[in-house]
Amino acid sequence: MKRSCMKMIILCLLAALCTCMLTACGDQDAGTVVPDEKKIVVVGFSQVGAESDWRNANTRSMTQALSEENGFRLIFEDAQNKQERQITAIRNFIQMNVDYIVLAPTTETGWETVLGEAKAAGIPVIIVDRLINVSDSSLYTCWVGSDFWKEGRAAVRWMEEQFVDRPLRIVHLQGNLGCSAQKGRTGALTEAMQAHPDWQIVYQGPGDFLQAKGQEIIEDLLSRGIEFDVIYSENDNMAFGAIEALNGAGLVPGEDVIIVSFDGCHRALEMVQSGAISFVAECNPLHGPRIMNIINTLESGIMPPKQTYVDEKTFDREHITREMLDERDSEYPTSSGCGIPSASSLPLF
Ligand code: GYE
Repeated sequence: MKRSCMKMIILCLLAALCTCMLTACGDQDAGTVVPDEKKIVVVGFSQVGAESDWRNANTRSMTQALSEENGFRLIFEDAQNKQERQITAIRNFIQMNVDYIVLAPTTETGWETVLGEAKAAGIPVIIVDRLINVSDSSLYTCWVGSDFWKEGRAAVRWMEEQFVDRPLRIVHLQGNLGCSAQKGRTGALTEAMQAHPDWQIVYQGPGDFLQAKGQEIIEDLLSRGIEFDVIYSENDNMAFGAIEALNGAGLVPGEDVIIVSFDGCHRALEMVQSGAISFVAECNPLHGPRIMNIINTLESGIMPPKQTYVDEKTFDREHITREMLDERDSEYPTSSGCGIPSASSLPLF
């Protein structure tokens, strides 16, 4: 055989080998790139706002759980504490024909019309955190959140135990009026006032769950010479504001004035340990995985329970330990403040 002929045969063989290898590779690639048949679930989430550490932890929990990796596409709308904005957001979600609507309601009432529209469009609505008050419960699929009355009653019980037969002058910082978190926590205190004629509310008013408003109210009371023994603050952030105001006036929180709070974000629990806050009723914000499970359950054709209350603890100066804080840090993988974990800090709520 001529040399040139040999060369030709070798070249042909090599070409054939390459084609084979490429085809094999192609098949292998085709095997791995075949798109997952699993459907992406589109969720529209209307969030209250960003008023507190609790809220930011809740937003983070939701966005982490309803992620692309977990099979979701989340459309997030911040209502800046306005119900009208939530109504508009829900109408937009209906227009987009999302698979599910999740609503963290700003307030209890006024949902019939827009939820009727979602129902007519066949889109299930899941309520998270606060409750809604609707005459027709078929307007939403299910709800998951906290028992705010129970939290309030736990706080009141602690006050009863601490101040046995002692007259109390109470400042009551309320959340946004009309939401179930405010109504439950306020309701429990109102109930206790009837049982304790020696307790007196020297001030009651909404601080809208905001640190700045908590501070403003306490500064104003102090400047008017109003005296009080206890601040019943319906969330941690208003308690932080109150502490600023007390410190500013040379008073010692935990000694001159006792502070009772709700939520139990990390900063508040540190303050329980240091003594500035005396009692906290926990409110758990980590609803993301719960909502993910609810949606997955519905996707598999099973109806989840209509209402699910989450378990919550209480913390006070006498019983809190470093271990409790550390254990909670690992249970609550959220950050304080803005909801974005800083590189140096442990992940905290
Ligand atoms: O206690 C407060 C937040 O609805 C439980 O809203 C929630 C409350 C929480 O802004 O910090």
